[in-house]
Amino acid sequence: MNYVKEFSSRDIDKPFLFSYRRCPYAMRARMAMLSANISFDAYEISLRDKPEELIKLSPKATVPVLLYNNKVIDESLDIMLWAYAISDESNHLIILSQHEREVTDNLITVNDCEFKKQLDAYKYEPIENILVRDDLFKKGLLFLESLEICLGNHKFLIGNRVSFADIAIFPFIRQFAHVDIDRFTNIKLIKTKKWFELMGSDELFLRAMIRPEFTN
Ligand SMILES: N[C@@H](CCC(=O)N[C@@H](CS)C(=O)NCC(=O)O)C(=O)O
Repeated sequence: MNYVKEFSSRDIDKPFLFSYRRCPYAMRARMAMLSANISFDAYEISLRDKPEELIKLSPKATVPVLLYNNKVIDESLDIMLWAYAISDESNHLIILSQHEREVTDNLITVNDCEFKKQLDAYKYEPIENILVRDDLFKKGLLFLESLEICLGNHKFLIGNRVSFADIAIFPFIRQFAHVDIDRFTNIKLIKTKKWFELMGSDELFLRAMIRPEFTN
């Protein structure tokens, strides 16, 4: 992954990603592309001043957006699927059994629909509304409880290696944790906390979080 300063300075032979470092959707796309060993250029957008090229390619103007060979993919999960489809090295999806695939799909659906809403509500609730925040935290915890069950006796959500589900979900759990890291540290979900630490210290995540040398 190489950050470029301008859209025009990208290498047109390489996949190009409009990204935003702290966006969990963009994080999952970068992690998938890195774990699939895809060499790509990335451009850090400003959400407040989106580049015209992004809006032209994808009028809904969310990140991440991938551009490659005149093809535009503007949904993070589709970018992940694309990355694993062209990679021989990290076919995380292909190694899943039917059951594992169902578990993966179900977790991601709950994450992207219900949990994301709860996360935003919790994140944006003013800090002085202690009781409301407590309640929103507890609602979000329900999803983490389902992760705890899923982790069972393995290190990652689906078995003992990082898979599609871990990459798709971890960035959102990270955001949830960082709203109030002390509160998160005190939860009783031991396996989920261990998984959180493993994912957060994994080289894949650290590489995906490298800062662009310049900001826009
Ligand atoms: N469903 C999209 C959601 C992407 C998304 O909502 N990204 C946020 C940033 S985290 C965004 O670009 N929001 C547009 C804005 O804030 O103007 C995906 O999975 O790629």
